[in-house]
Amino acid sequence: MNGQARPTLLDRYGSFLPLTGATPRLSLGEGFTPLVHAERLGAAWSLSNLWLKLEGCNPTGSFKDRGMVVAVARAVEAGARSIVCASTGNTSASAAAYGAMAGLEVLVVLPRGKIAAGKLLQAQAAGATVLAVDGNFDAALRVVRELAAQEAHPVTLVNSVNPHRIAGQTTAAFEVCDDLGRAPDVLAIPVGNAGNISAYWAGFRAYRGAGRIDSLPRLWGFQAQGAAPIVLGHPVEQPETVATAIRIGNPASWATAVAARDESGGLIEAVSDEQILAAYRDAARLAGVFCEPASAASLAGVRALRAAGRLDPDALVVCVLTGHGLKDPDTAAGLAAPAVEAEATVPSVMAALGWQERR
Ligand code: AN7
Repeated sequence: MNGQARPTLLDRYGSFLPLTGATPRLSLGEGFTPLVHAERLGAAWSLSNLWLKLEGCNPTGSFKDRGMVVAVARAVEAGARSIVCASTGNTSASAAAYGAMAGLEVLVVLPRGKIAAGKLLQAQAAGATVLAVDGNFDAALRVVRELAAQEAHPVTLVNSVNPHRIAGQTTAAFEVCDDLGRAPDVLAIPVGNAGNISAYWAGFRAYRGAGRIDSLPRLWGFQAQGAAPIVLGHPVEQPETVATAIRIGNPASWATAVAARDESGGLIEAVSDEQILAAYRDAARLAGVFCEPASAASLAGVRALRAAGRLDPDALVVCVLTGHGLKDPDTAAGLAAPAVEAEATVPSVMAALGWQERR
């Protein structure tokens, strides 16, 4: 099993995690992700203290690895041979990788045709069995819950309804506080199945309980307008959004997300696909950060609330960018300027650029 020369996430935050002496200390190098001050992006949006938590820097390119390492370690400890999840893509990529490391059978149930290309390839490359179903994430989650409850073929469910997933994801809140030396004023985050917002809130509360921080942030969650059940107050039968990661109509962690919102004095609001794609572009072009569309929901929401005068320009704001832009090359291609064609000569390149030769 993999260990690492440097301290791992489980080493660093083990005292806050549900580990026993018998839990294997797995690692693919998850966590320890950058928190960067986005000065140009912040200036463009009139925010002086805008920070980005780059969760795309995790080993499989999303925040899911923080929870998956704990869930898989505990599954191995319990003697599991097989794990299963439903996914909009990132959970399956992470389960496939950690399952491969641990030598487990990995089954992933995915909504057919609605998974970003890179995520599907990650699961396939790691040797997971991919089941594509005609139905959305919510239907797939119903299937895997029942699959994990049957007894003919024992299989451990590693969706975020597995509490070890949420426990592992609390470590991102710890890192934010450790890097800033305090809690932020606002923590903005995309909301899909609503596990991550629940995990951050649990993490901030645990850290304050341990005396590591004095204050708690307001949690601002953002759903895509076509997949905004928490904002609407009822499930959405046919969720639709360009941000396929959060194309979820009936979030499993609905109640804990609402509690996080209310206890923190925060909010959960919707952003349109247009707002998401504009923020996605701005993050790449003004901050140098290529995130996936769902991740940009946090940025889009902060931008909209700042523009509406609902956010102080000097507030310490952390936007969680949950996944890497390379996972979804098709969305990126749709916004890309075409390459400029030229011969492999300096005059040709200069002509293609419209540069004049100096006489
Ligand atoms: C990039 O992979 O639900 O609110 O099955 O991939 O904790 O669900 C992914 C969710 C945000 C939403 N950003 O987090 C899955 C899955 C990205 C994501 C979310 C997801 P939750």
